[in-house]
Amino acid sequence: MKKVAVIMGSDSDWPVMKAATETLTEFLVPFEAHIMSAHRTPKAAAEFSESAAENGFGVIIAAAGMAAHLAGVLAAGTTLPVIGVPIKSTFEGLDSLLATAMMPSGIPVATVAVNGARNAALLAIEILAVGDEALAGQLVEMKKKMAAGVSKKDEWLQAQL
Ligand code: RP5
Repeated sequence: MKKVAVIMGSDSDWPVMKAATETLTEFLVPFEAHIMSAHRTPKAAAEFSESAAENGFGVIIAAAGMAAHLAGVLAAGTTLPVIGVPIKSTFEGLDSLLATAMMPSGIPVATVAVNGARNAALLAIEILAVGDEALAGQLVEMKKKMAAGVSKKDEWLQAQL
């Protein structure tokens, strides 16, 4: 199976991004997690994305806050799908959200919600599952469990009325 790269701009992003690595672990999807920055280590970021496909990665998740250019910079150097996670920062994450999502035509970044680390991992898994029936089956099971959880909550609500 191809690996998922979980890249974040700083160690201060880790408390949020832990949810992404935990989700990948839950689904037994191989991953690497690294800290690199579009602004502080631009060469390392460019080299990583340019060699990501040949290094066995299938999807890149990139998380950054503030002027969050990391996902875009990584997307510029690869044809692998890049998922951006805007990290909540100075302006409640609106700065990160816009910097991550508003990419120029030709360089897409699939942007999840502010601090949406679990969804980023699930989207990465969904991308890999297109060519992997067993992985797709795991996602179906997860959705069934989620639906059962909602039904239980509705039963609880009915009991309050
Ligand atoms: C971004 O700047 C990082 O992704 C982080 O969210 C934010 C602040 O970084 P630190 O100053 O905490 O290293 O590049």
